[in-house]
Amino acid sequence: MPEVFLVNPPDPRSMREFLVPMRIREHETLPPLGLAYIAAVLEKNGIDVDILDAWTLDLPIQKVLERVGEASPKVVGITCDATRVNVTKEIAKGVKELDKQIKVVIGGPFPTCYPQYFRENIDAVALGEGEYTMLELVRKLDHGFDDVMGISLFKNERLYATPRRPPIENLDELPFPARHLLPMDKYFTLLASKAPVTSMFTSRGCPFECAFCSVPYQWGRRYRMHSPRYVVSEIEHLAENYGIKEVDFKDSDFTLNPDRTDKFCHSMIERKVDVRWFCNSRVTGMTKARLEKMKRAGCSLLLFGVESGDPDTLEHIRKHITLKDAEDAFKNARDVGIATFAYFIIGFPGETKKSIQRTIDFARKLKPSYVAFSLATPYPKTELWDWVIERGLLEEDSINWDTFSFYDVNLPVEDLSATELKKIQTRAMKRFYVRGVPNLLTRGWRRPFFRKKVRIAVRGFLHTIGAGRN
Ligand code: B12
Ligand code: SF4
Repeated sequence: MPEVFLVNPPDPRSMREFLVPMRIREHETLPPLGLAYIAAVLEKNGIDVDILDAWTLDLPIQKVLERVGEASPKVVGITCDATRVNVTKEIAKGVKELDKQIKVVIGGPFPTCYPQYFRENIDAVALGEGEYTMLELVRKLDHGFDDVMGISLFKNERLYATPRRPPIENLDELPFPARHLLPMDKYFTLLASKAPVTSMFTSRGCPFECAFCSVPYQWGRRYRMHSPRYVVSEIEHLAENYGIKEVDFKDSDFTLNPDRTDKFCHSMIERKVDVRWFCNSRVTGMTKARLEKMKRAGCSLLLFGVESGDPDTLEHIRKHITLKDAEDAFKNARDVGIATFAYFIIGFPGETKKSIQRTIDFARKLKPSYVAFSLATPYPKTELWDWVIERGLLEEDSINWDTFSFYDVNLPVEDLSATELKKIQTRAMKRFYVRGVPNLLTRGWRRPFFRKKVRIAVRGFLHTIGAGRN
């Protein structure tokens, strides 16, 4: 019987991707690494723990509760982001109905930024980094945990928070995530060029301040990272134990520290590690020499946050990049043979039809292998959120968090209605999608899960253009 039972909640049924009507997990599902790190630290300290990845296994809430009942743990820990607020609350309620004595602790990006939303059935919200907070909570279970650092809880109807826990200075002290508790054969992403693929998270914190992003609040502004040696050892561990052939680095910016990137690439080449990888990266500093080395070290794809093709918008959202930086990065990556993904966001406050068109034109000019146009979404603890709330553009109490993804219209823009904005997004995506099919096919034909995914995508596409059933 595990003492601690960690849950990655299922996908809210309502949330569907904008381009093809399939749920996110149908084109990408990767390990809940936050829970796996917490489990690893608990195990290292002799605490029995299990993880249920209900998102990947597509389990409904009822099944999750059955599994909690069977496990009969002392603590249930749930991870939560913006779109899974309601599912998290329902699971917490169900757990308390099963047994009031079970403590329910939640954590993750959304509760960290908006703990006041979790008033009932939740004993504590872990703020920010969760490994040591959870460990301390479990150790203090029998004596009361109100003084554990880095938590927030409701007491006598008032929200109360202990001081934030200092960030983990030496990330290498963390054991590898407890992937043995996860369904490792179920993970995939359509962006991988090889299978099996899995994800890693090798740095925390972001020194930037993009107006739409809650990452600096969640992780802090200082960039902390695992050493190149730790990263390469983890990749080798994944290859040996799970036969992993490609790694998706989920860091906000894997290449932010040039010295680490360089040493990591050097080590991958020197140790002849035959595992490919891809990562998020800023467009700045992507010289050909650097990219060539990354390519030799196994880099197959770079995902760049360009955000806008309109210089004024880039300045307003404080992205601190220029269009020239983006053009150079995409050209250099193409020249050395690394595929590219361009992320854009449209519909920021103050944007107009013209500025959005500039973004769409710029996306075309960059000739990326893949592209995504998200809709500006104001997450709590971002400048965008403050802006929107101050102007009364969103009523906090009436937000439908289930649909608070990058694909649902949350904000109107200057000269466009919300519906028009959504139409522009879909049209822009469709054009790229049609153009991108050959790309997807060339990258994907060898992958075992690819045929199944192509079927889903074609069905979805037919539906999108109005030719399908459903
Ligand atoms: C990987 C990722 C995904 C993967 C998820 C894979 C998975 N199983 O985790 C995919 C691609 C599916 C995804 C989808 C989406 N994502 Co996402 N994603 C990320 C990303 C890049 C990394 C997350 C990660 O792996 N972190 C690594 C681990 C170690 O950290 P962690 O999970 O946060 O856990 C730590 C703490 O939060 C805490 N903790 C977490 N859970 C718990 C639970 C307990 C009990 C405790 C004590 C502590 C605790 O302790 C952990 C260890 O320190 C983050 C950005 C980022 N840099 O954080 C965005 C991010 C989390 N995603 C975000 C969003 C908005 C989405 C989408 C809604 C986007 C969309 N398409 O519309 C969807 C939602 C899908 C859904 N859940 O239904 C936002 C969340 C914003 C918010 N404030 O809620 C983020 C922060 C990106 C951003 N810049 O805004 N995402
Ligand atoms: S979008 Fe990227 S660079 Fe900007 S604040 Fe978020 S994590 Fe940092």
